[in-house]
Amino acid sequence: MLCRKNQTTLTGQEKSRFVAAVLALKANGTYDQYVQDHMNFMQAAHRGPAFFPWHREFLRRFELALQAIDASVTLPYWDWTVANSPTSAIWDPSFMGGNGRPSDGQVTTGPFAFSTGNWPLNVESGPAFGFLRRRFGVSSSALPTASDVTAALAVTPYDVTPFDAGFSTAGFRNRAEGWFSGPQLHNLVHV
Ligand SMILES: [Cu+2]
Repeated sequence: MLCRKNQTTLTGQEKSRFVAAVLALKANGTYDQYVQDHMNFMQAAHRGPAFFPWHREFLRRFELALQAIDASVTLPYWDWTVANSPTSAIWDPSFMGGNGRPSDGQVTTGPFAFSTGNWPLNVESGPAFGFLRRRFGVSSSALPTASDVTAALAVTPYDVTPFDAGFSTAGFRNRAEGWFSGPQLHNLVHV
């Protein structure tokens, strides 16, 4: 049975097959369509109750697209409470590549580096840079912790009125999405 694995448990071959499938979707335009879809639904899919179910369906569709390229591939997951350092293996050149360069944040190592020619950014929500950027530890000094996760998981109910980012202060969804005293959790991982 295919199951989703913690990225730390992937073999070298599993990592390279995952990367190859992602690059194949990028090359045939499918990946950019997912980026466009995510941008088109930015309002409805975030800052409200649909946040988790929308992304669960989105990721499943993306996983099925990967599997149409390579049936052995599943979406790995990143436990950022553990693999939380700039030197964690997830950033190796054989997998995600490393931090961006200081001048402009351009990722220059790994399969998604602009210099490979395989990862031009064709769909961007802000100013168009054209290349993947990362700036570890600049907008925030650390990733969320395991106790942040445990505390969020203890929150009930799922969401509370008015079901938004700014005023829903007591529900699980807004706590986990990270607007509550933010950026926290999901939002903090983004920055
Ligand atoms: Cu999203």
